[in-house]
Amino acid sequence: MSVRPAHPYEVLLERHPGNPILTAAMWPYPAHTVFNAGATRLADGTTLLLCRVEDRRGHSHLCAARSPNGIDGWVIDATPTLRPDVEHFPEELWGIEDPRITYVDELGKYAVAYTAYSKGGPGVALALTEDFRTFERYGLVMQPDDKDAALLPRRIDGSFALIHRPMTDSGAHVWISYSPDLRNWGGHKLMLQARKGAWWDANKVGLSPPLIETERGWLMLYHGVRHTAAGCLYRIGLALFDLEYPDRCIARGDSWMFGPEEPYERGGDVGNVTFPCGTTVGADGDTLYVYYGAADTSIALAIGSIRAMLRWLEERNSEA
Ligand code: BMA
Repeated sequence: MSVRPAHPYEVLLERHPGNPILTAAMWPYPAHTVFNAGATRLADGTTLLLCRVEDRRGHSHLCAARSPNGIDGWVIDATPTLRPDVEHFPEELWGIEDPRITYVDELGKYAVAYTAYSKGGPGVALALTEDFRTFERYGLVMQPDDKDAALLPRRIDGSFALIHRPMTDSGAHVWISYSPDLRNWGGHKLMLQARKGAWWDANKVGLSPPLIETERGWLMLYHGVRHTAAGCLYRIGLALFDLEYPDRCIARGDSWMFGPEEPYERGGDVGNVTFPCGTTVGADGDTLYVYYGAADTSIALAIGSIRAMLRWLEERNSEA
Protein backbone atom coordinates (compact mmCIF):
# COMPACT_ATOMS: atom_id res chain seq x y z
CA MET A 1 0.00 0.00 0.00
CA SER A 2 1.36 3.43 -0.90
CA VAL A 3 -0.10 6.33 1.08
CA ARG A 4 0.54 9.73 -0.48
CA PRO A 5 0.42 12.85 1.70
CA ALA A 6 -2.03 15.59 0.63
CA HIS A 7 0.80 18.16 0.67
CA PRO A 8 3.79 16.39 -0.79
CA TYR A 9 7.37 17.52 -0.30
CA GLU A 10 9.33 18.85 -3.27
CA VAL A 11 10.30 15.97 -5.55
CA LEU A 12 14.00 16.10 -6.39
CA LEU A 13 14.18 12.64 -7.96
CA GLU A 14 11.45 11.21 -10.21
CA ARG A 15 11.23 7.45 -10.40
CA HIS A 16 11.35 5.97 -13.88
CA PRO A 17 7.96 4.40 -14.74
CA GLY A 18 9.74 1.24 -15.94
CA ASN A 19 11.14 0.55 -12.44
CA PRO A 20 12.68 -1.72 -11.43
CA ILE A 21 14.81 -1.55 -14.57
CA LEU A 22 16.96 -4.63 -13.80
CA THR A 23 15.96 -7.74 -11.89
CA ALA A 24 17.37 -11.23 -11.30
CA ALA A 25 14.76 -12.58 -13.74
CA MET A 26 16.66 -10.85 -16.57
CA TRP A 27 20.00 -12.49 -15.68
CA PRO A 28 21.63 -14.87 -18.20
CA TYR A 29 22.73 -17.21 -15.38
CA PRO A 30 21.25 -18.17 -12.00
CA ALA A 31 21.11 -15.14 -9.67
CA HIS A 32 19.13 -14.61 -6.47
CA THR A 33 19.05 -10.78 -6.44
CA VAL A 34 20.70 -7.90 -8.37
CA PHE A 35 21.09 -4.51 -6.68
CA ASN A 36 23.48 -1.69 -5.61
CA ALA A 37 25.10 -1.05 -9.02
CA GLY A 38 27.99 1.29 -9.82
CA ALA A 39 27.38 3.38 -12.95
CA THR A 40 29.33 5.19 -15.63
CA ARG A 41 28.89 6.46 -19.16
CA LEU A 42 31.48 5.01 -21.55
CA ALA A 43 33.22 7.08 -24.25
CA ASP A 44 30.73 5.89 -26.91
CA GLY A 45 27.75 7.03 -24.79
CA THR A 46 26.80 3.57 -23.54
CA THR A 47 25.68 3.44 -19.91
CA LEU A 48 27.45 0.68 -18.00
CA LEU A 49 26.14 -0.59 -14.69
CA LEU A 50 28.36 -2.83 -12.61
CA CYS A 51 25.71 -4.71 -10.68
CA ARG A 52 26.02 -6.52 -7.40
CA VAL A 53 24.67 -10.03 -7.97
CA GLU A 54 23.94 -12.22 -4.97
CA ASP A 55 23.81 -16.00 -5.32
CA ARG A 56 22.02 -18.52 -3.16
CA ARG A 57 25.03 -18.94 -0.90
CA GLY A 58 24.51 -15.29 0.07
CA HIS A 59 27.80 -14.30 -1.59
CA SER A 60 28.02 -11.49 -4.15
CA HIS A 61 30.03 -10.83 -7.32
CA LEU A 62 29.86 -8.03 -9.90
CA CYS A 63 28.36 -8.22 -13.37
CA ALA A 64 28.28 -5.55 -16.11
CA ALA A 65 25.07 -4.55 -17.90
CA ARG A 66 25.26 -2.13 -20.85
CA SER A 67 22.49 -0.03 -22.41
CA PRO A 68 22.48 2.60 -25.16
CA ASN A 69 20.08 4.91 -23.24
CA GLY A 70 20.67 3.91 -19.61
CA ILE A 71 17.04 2.85 -19.25
CA ASP A 72 16.34 -0.30 -21.24
CA GLY A 73 17.85 -2.61 -23.87
CA TRP A 74 20.35 -3.92 -21.32
CA VAL A 75 22.96 -6.38 -22.56
CA ILE A 76 24.20 -8.33 -19.56
CA ASP A 77 27.56 -10.15 -19.47
CA ALA A 78 26.94 -13.90 -19.93
CA THR A 79 29.17 -14.76 -16.94
CA PRO A 80 30.29 -12.80 -13.86
CA THR A 81 32.47 -9.79 -14.82
CA LEU A 82 34.42 -9.51 -11.56
CA ARG A 83 34.44 -12.47 -9.19
CA PRO A 84 36.07 -12.76 -5.80
CA ASP A 85 39.70 -13.84 -6.36
CA VAL A 86 40.18 -15.76 -3.13
CA GLU A 87 43.48 -17.30 -4.18
CA HIS A 88 45.22 -13.91 -4.39
CA PHE A 89 42.85 -11.92 -2.14
CA PRO A 90 41.50 -14.08 0.70
CA GLU A 91 39.78 -10.89 1.93
CA GLU A 92 37.19 -11.55 -0.80
CA LEU A 93 36.18 -14.93 0.66
CA TRP A 94 32.55 -14.04 1.38
CA GLY A 95 32.03 -12.00 -1.77
CA ILE A 96 32.45 -8.55 -3.28
CA GLU A 97 29.72 -5.90 -3.01
CA ASP A 98 28.51 -2.37 -3.72
CA PRO A 99 30.93 -1.06 -6.42
CA ARG A 100 31.42 2.67 -7.06
CA ILE A 101 33.00 3.70 -10.36
CA THR A 102 35.12 6.82 -10.96
CA TYR A 103 36.80 7.67 -14.26
CA VAL A 104 40.30 8.98 -13.51
CA ASP A 105 41.46 11.13 -16.42
CA GLU A 106 45.11 11.08 -15.35
CA LEU A 107 45.18 7.27 -15.53
CA GLY A 108 42.85 6.92 -18.51
CA LYS A 109 41.14 4.20 -16.43
CA TYR A 110 38.07 3.58 -14.33
CA ALA A 111 38.66 3.01 -10.63
CA VAL A 112 36.22 0.59 -9.01
CA ALA A 113 36.04 0.78 -5.21
CA TYR A 114 34.06 -2.10 -3.70
CA THR A 115 33.41 -3.90 -0.45
CA ALA A 116 35.41 -7.11 0.02
CA TYR A 117 33.77 -9.33 2.60
CA SER A 118 36.47 -11.12 4.59
CA LYS A 119 36.39 -13.37 7.63
CA GLY A 120 37.49 -10.25 9.53
CA GLY A 121 34.54 -8.19 8.29
CA PRO A 122 33.91 -5.94 5.27
CA GLY A 123 36.78 -3.77 3.98
CA VAL A 124 37.40 -1.52 0.97
CA ALA A 125 39.12 -2.94 -2.13
CA LEU A 126 40.17 -1.17 -5.31
CA ALA A 127 40.57 -2.28 -8.93
CA LEU A 128 41.37 -0.37 -12.12
CA THR A 129 40.02 -1.18 -15.56
CA GLU A 130 39.94 0.30 -19.05
CA ASP A 131 37.15 -1.84 -20.46
CA PHE A 132 35.31 -3.67 -17.64
CA ARG A 133 36.68 -6.94 -19.06
CA THR A 134 40.11 -7.12 -17.45
CA PHE A 135 40.92 -5.61 -14.06
CA GLU A 136 44.12 -4.63 -12.26
CA ARG A 137 43.42 -5.42 -8.60
CA TYR A 138 44.94 -3.47 -5.72
CA GLY A 139 43.43 -5.67 -3.00
CA LEU A 140 42.21 -4.25 0.28
CA VAL A 141 43.07 -0.56 0.71
CA MET A 142 41.04 0.02 3.91
CA GLN A 143 40.85 -2.69 6.54
CA PRO A 144 37.56 -3.85 8.16
CA ASP A 145 35.16 -2.56 9.20
CA ASP A 146 34.98 -0.14 6.32
CA LYS A 147 32.76 0.26 3.23
CA ASP A 148 30.89 2.80 1.05
CA ALA A 149 34.02 3.99 -0.77
CA ALA A 150 34.71 5.92 -3.97
CA LEU A 151 37.75 7.64 -5.44
CA LEU A 152 37.66 11.30 -6.49
CA PRO A 153 38.22 11.78 -10.24
CA ARG A 154 41.32 13.95 -9.79
CA ARG A 155 44.08 14.55 -7.28
CA ILE A 156 43.57 17.03 -4.45
CA ASP A 157 46.73 19.01 -3.74
CA GLY A 158 48.83 16.30 -5.44
CA SER A 159 47.18 13.24 -3.84
CA PHE A 160 44.51 10.76 -4.84
CA ALA A 161 41.54 10.96 -2.49
CA LEU A 162 39.28 8.14 -1.33
CA ILE A 163 36.03 8.61 0.54
CA HIS A 164 35.01 5.73 2.80
CA ARG A 165 33.01 4.85 5.88
CA PRO A 166 34.88 3.15 8.70
CA MET A 167 32.89 1.84 11.66
CA THR A 168 34.33 2.98 14.95
CA ASP A 169 33.17 2.87 18.55
CA SER A 170 32.00 6.45 18.08
CA GLY A 171 29.77 5.55 15.14
CA ALA A 172 29.56 5.24 11.36
CA HIS A 173 30.82 8.48 9.80
CA VAL A 174 32.23 9.41 6.37
CA TRP A 175 36.00 9.95 6.10
CA ILE A 176 38.39 11.02 3.35
CA SER A 177 41.95 9.68 3.00
CA TYR A 178 44.82 10.58 0.67
CA SER A 179 47.45 8.60 -1.24
CA PRO A 180 50.33 9.29 -3.64
CA ASP A 181 49.99 5.90 -5.39
CA LEU A 182 46.55 4.38 -4.57
CA ARG A 183 48.29 1.86 -2.26
CA ASN A 184 49.49 3.84 0.74
CA TRP A 185 46.80 5.88 2.45
CA GLY A 186 47.00 8.60 5.12
CA GLY A 187 46.00 12.19 5.90
CA HIS A 188 42.65 10.88 7.17
CA LYS A 189 39.98 13.49 7.78
CA LEU A 190 36.41 13.28 9.01
CA MET A 191 33.98 14.53 6.33
CA LEU A 192 30.44 13.93 7.51
CA GLN A 193 29.13 12.68 10.84
CA ALA A 194 25.98 10.76 11.61
CA ARG A 195 23.71 13.09 13.55
CA LYS A 196 22.41 12.19 16.96
CA GLY A 197 19.02 11.82 18.52
CA ALA A 198 15.84 11.74 16.46
CA TRP A 199 17.31 12.77 13.10
CA TRP A 200 16.59 10.67 9.99
CA ASP A 201 20.37 10.13 9.62
CA ALA A 202 21.10 9.64 13.30
CA ASN A 203 22.44 6.11 13.37
CA LYS A 204 24.73 5.74 10.35
CA VAL A 205 25.76 7.71 7.29
CA GLY A 206 27.74 6.57 4.25
CA LEU A 207 28.70 7.84 0.82
CA SER A 208 26.25 6.63 -1.81
CA PRO A 209 27.42 7.34 -5.41
CA PRO A 210 30.84 8.94 -6.05
CA LEU A 211 30.94 12.73 -5.49
CA ILE A 212 29.65 14.92 -8.33
CA GLU A 213 31.81 17.92 -9.20
CA THR A 214 29.80 21.17 -9.58
CA GLU A 215 30.90 24.80 -9.73
CA ARG A 216 29.64 25.27 -6.14
CA GLY A 217 31.51 22.28 -4.74
CA TRP A 218 31.47 18.48 -4.56
CA LEU A 219 27.88 17.32 -4.32
CA MET A 220 27.40 14.25 -2.15
CA LEU A 221 24.38 11.97 -2.16
CA TYR A 222 24.68 10.04 1.09
CA HIS A 223 22.59 7.40 2.77
CA GLY A 224 21.31 8.01 6.24
CA VAL A 225 20.12 5.10 8.33
CA ARG A 226 17.54 5.30 11.04
CA HIS A 227 17.05 2.35 13.36
CA THR A 228 13.41 1.81 14.22
CA ALA A 229 11.50 -0.80 16.17
CA ALA A 230 10.62 -2.36 12.78
CA GLY A 231 14.19 -2.37 11.40
CA CYS A 232 16.40 0.05 9.46
CA LEU A 233 15.28 2.76 7.02
CA TYR A 234 17.79 3.67 4.28
CA ARG A 235 17.18 7.12 2.81
CA ILE A 236 19.19 9.58 0.72
CA GLY A 237 20.30 13.08 1.68
CA LEU A 238 22.50 15.80 0.17
CA ALA A 239 25.64 17.60 1.30
CA LEU A 240 28.13 19.92 -0.41
CA PHE A 241 31.91 20.06 0.13
CA ASP A 242 34.68 22.52 -0.79
CA LEU A 243 36.33 21.72 -4.13
CA GLU A 244 39.91 22.18 -2.90
CA TYR A 245 39.37 21.04 0.74
CA PRO A 246 36.80 18.27 0.33
CA ASP A 247 36.65 17.50 4.06
CA ARG A 248 35.05 20.95 4.57
CA CYS A 249 31.28 20.69 4.54
CA ILE A 250 29.66 23.77 2.98
CA ALA A 251 26.05 22.66 3.31
CA ARG A 252 24.02 19.72 4.55
CA GLY A 253 20.31 19.28 3.98
CA ASP A 254 18.13 18.95 7.05
CA SER A 255 15.84 16.30 5.51
CA TRP A 256 16.17 13.27 3.33
CA MET A 257 15.34 13.95 -0.32
CA PHE A 258 14.56 10.40 -1.42
CA GLY A 259 13.51 7.28 0.41
CA PRO A 260 11.52 4.05 0.18
CA GLU A 261 7.91 4.59 -0.96
CA GLU A 262 7.11 2.20 -3.79
CA PRO A 263 6.31 -1.47 -3.22
CA TYR A 264 9.62 -2.61 -4.81
CA GLU A 265 11.48 -0.38 -2.30
CA ARG A 266 9.32 -1.22 0.70
CA GLY A 267 9.48 -5.00 0.20
CA GLY A 268 12.23 -7.42 -0.80
CA ASP A 269 15.09 -9.26 0.88
CA VAL A 270 15.78 -6.16 2.98
CA GLY A 271 12.72 -3.92 2.89
CA ASN A 272 12.77 -0.11 3.19
CA VAL A 273 16.11 0.31 1.44
CA THR A 274 16.97 2.76 -1.37
CA PHE A 275 20.72 2.47 -1.94
CA PRO A 276 22.31 4.29 -4.92
CA CYS A 277 25.90 3.41 -5.83
CA GLY A 278 26.11 5.21 -9.18
CA THR A 279 24.98 8.19 -11.22
CA THR A 280 25.46 9.44 -14.76
CA VAL A 281 25.00 13.01 -15.98
CA GLY A 282 23.03 13.81 -19.16
CA ALA A 283 24.44 15.69 -22.16
CA ASP A 284 23.00 18.96 -20.74
CA GLY A 285 25.40 18.69 -17.78
CA ASP A 286 22.45 18.92 -15.36
CA THR A 287 20.20 15.88 -15.63
CA LEU A 288 21.23 13.30 -13.06
CA TYR A 289 20.41 9.61 -13.51
CA VAL A 290 20.57 7.91 -10.13
CA TYR A 291 20.77 4.10 -10.12
CA TYR A 292 19.79 2.57 -6.82
CA GLY A 293 19.34 -0.79 -5.24
CA ALA A 294 15.73 -1.29 -4.14
CA ALA A 295 15.17 -3.41 -1.03
CA ASP A 296 18.44 -5.33 -1.74
CA THR A 297 16.50 -7.08 -4.53
CA SER A 298 16.46 -5.10 -7.79
CA ILE A 299 17.91 -2.04 -9.54
CA ALA A 300 15.82 1.08 -10.10
CA LEU A 301 16.35 4.48 -11.71
CA ALA A 302 15.37 7.97 -10.56
CA ILE A 303 16.08 11.17 -12.49
CA GLY A 304 16.67 14.69 -11.18
CA SER A 305 18.45 18.00 -11.75
CA ILE A 306 21.81 18.89 -10.17
CA ARG A 307 20.86 22.59 -10.20
CA ALA A 308 17.63 21.87 -8.33
CA MET A 309 19.55 19.83 -5.74
CA LEU A 310 22.02 22.68 -5.19
CA ARG A 311 19.15 25.17 -4.80
CA TRP A 312 17.39 22.84 -2.35
CA LEU A 313 20.60 22.50 -0.33
CA GLU A 314 20.86 26.27 -0.01
CA GLU A 315 17.28 26.43 1.29
CA ARG A 316 17.52 23.41 3.56
CA ASN A 317 21.05 23.85 4.90
CA SER A 318 21.19 22.74 8.49
CA GLU A 319 23.63 21.90 11.24
CA ALA A 320 26.24 19.42 10.06
C1 BMA B 1 24.39 -1.75 3.96
C2 BMA B 1 25.16 -2.37 2.80
C3 BMA B 1 24.32 -2.45 1.54
C4 BMA B 1 22.89 -2.87 1.80
C5 BMA B 1 22.30 -2.14 2.99
C6 BMA B 1 20.89 -2.59 3.32
O1 BMA B 1 25.10 -1.91 5.15
O2 BMA B 1 25.59 -3.63 3.17
O3 BMA B 1 24.92 -3.38 0.68
O4 BMA B 1 22.13 -2.56 0.64
O5 BMA B 1 23.13 -2.34 4.11
O6 BMA B 1 20.83 -3.98 3.59
